Amino acid sequence: MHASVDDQKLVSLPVLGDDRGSLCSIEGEHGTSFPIARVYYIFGTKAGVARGFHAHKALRQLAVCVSGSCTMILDDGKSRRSFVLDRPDVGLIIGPMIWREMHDFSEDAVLMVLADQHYDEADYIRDYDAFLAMAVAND
Ligand code: T46
Repeated sequence: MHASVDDQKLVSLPVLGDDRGSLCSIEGEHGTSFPIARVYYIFGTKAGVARGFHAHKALRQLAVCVSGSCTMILDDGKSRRSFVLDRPDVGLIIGPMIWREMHDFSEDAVLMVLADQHYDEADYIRDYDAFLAMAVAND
């Protein structure tokens, strides 16, 4: 089945606030819709630098910009959607076979990503034409 950018969605993360400030808790399964096997975060991205430019064959992820902001562009091979991530209480769920690019990192941006699998370079599709061929084959 062809993955669609329309199925990639922003989710509100419950904020547990009190008079000291705020706390967000994300649990695997019901918080992410998948078990969490890995957490990584991207910070110190230099001005004007874009990241990503790949898709994953199977990986599911939840991306949260816990500080600052960045723009995530998602592409299913047919259409593209752009999401501004600028809140620590909103995450973007990204499923398999979606090309992603991250742009416009603010100086203070920290993009935290929860993933359902350990790091595996074999799961990456880093060539856009190869991604398009696989997306068409899945149609
Ligand atoms: C994604 C976007 C949102 C590891 O060794 N372990 C890891 O868990 C990760 C994520 C990366 N790496 C190594 C692989 C590269 O040598 O760290 C280096 C930088 O990774 P990459 O160029 O893939 O980073 P981004 O920012 O282009 O993409 C990352 C994730 O890799 C990717 O899964 O969806 O963030």
